Amino acid sequence: MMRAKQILVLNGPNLNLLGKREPETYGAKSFEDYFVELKTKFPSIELAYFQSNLEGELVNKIQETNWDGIVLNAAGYTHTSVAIRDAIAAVDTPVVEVHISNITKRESFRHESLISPVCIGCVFGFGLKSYELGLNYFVA
Ligand code: CA2
Repeated sequence: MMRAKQILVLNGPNLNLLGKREPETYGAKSFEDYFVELKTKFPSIELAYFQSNLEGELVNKIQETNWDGIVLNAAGYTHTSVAIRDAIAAVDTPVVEVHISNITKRESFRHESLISPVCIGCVFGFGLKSYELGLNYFVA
């Protein structure tokens, strides 16, 4: 029997505040609660979750060689981090970039993503559903 794909959902800085602050922009649900739902929606893949506010910890996770794919919301680092971009470019793991909000409708500094060019694809603007749409790439 084929082993289930191991997919990492990786969240960057401040996403630990989901459900606690700014519900008008990011919704009222915590990511931990949403992750329980995600696991029931994707029974055919093995999902892991990691969140960090630290750039280097995100780089370390991306460098791990055990993942068949990563769904990454790099949050604020999306727009600033050469280190995260370099890490994605350096590994063979396919990375799907996701965002809860539509970054192109927001402040101009959010319009540029340093990581989009090294990701397989990008999904943004669908609230937490962006993660599901991103994960679909790995089950299709
Ligand atoms: O829309 C997204 O998913 C973002 O990646 C969220 C980042 C932002 O810097 C990106 O431009 C777009 C911000 C994450 C902050 O998350 C919070 C959640 C709840 C309360 C406060 C912040």
